[in-house]
Amino acid sequence: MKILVTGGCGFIGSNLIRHLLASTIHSIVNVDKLTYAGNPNSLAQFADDPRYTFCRLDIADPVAMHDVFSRHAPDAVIHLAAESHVDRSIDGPAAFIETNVVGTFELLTAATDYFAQLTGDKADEFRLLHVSTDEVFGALGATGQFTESTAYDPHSPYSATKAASDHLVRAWHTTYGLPTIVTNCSNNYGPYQFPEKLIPLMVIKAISGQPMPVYGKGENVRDWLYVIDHARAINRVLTAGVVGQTYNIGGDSERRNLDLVLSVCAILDELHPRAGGPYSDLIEFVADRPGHDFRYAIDSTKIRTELGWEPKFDFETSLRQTVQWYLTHRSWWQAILDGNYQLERLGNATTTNKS
Ligand code: NAD
Ligand code: TDX
Repeated sequence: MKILVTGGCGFIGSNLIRHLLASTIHSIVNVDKLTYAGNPNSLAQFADDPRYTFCRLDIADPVAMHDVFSRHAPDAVIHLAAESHVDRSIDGPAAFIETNVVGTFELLTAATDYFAQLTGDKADEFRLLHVSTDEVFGALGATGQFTESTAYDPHSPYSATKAASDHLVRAWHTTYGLPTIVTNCSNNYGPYQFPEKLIPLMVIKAISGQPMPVYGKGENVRDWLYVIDHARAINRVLTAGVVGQTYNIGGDSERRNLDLVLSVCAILDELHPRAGGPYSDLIEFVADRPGHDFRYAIDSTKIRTELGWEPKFDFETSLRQTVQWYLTHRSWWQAILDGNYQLERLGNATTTNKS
């Protein structure tokens, strides 16, 4: 099966491609613009693999997208390319509109034109799987979970653009008959995550002896999903999911941010002891994120009962392995920090930079 993956040089995309290529039935065409978050080093092991093709392009470029479909004739598309960081969407939403909304529109247009000329099994089996987020559902209070029928209520520029893209994908199914499926998942963690995100940021800040910035009081709750469990779920939905449907994917591992950061500190105390006291001494409470969603939690009953998927990675073990990965892959993240980003606070803006 030849799969066109968009955003394959990002965190989830690179882990997904590694997961898919571990099964010999797949070949991958990876379409990625290589924004600040795209990192070919994450897939260096496949540079000479005949099953892997990399195309550096922007999904918002209609000519390039039509060309990639006609040249590679994929059996399926998994769409991950996006601007993905909530804090950056507060500082500069324009790129989120351009990629998440316009880019998804151009991808859908190219995919629909391509699909229209498919026949037989190739047409029957074609799928476009759109990878989205639980943030489209807004924020929960202390109780409850998001289901597939929870009303959309996005709060950040990021989640608003992801919500728009979900609606476009569903509209292209009902209006043009494109065989699409949408997944909405919770916070992923694991290796190869850009260090602006909570877990790698905390590990790197800690071992660099810098303050570890917890927003507000650290009481916000996220539902953590190991990235390989997410890759397994995507593969399952692609092969067994019902066209036109949505599937929620969650890790059943809710943690308050402060408790998660304390767990990271405890793991580091053991694996990489700090002279001068425990890592938790570095925790600093900082100004909250504007519009900070209080709690996310996913009800994944549908994918469990209908498709037989469930998370298989235990949170405590996988968090420990993830911390260990960042300790042993310093050159991977150091190369990022040698560029334009040095772990600075993002998303604290009171005004919007439109560019
Ligand atoms: P990421 O920021 O690590 O990677 C995004 C990738 O998309 C990068 O390789 C980047 O170069 C590429 N890209 C960006 N704009 C592009 C464009 N215009 N054309 C082509 N490529 C472009 O993101 P991630 O964390 O791997 O997330 C992947 C997808 O999963 C996103 O759609 C995101 O909304 C969704 N998601 C992520 C999480 C999470 O916890 N990370 C949770 C739920 C959903
Ligand atoms: O320095 C920090 N301190 C802090 O307290 C950072 C970067 C974050 N936080 C808090 C904010 C959130 O409550 O930690 C939590 C997680 O923050 P992020 O890693 O920025 O993730 P989040 O905003 O929850 O969004 C992530 O999960 C859903 C991904 O970035 C999205 O792409 C995905 O859709």
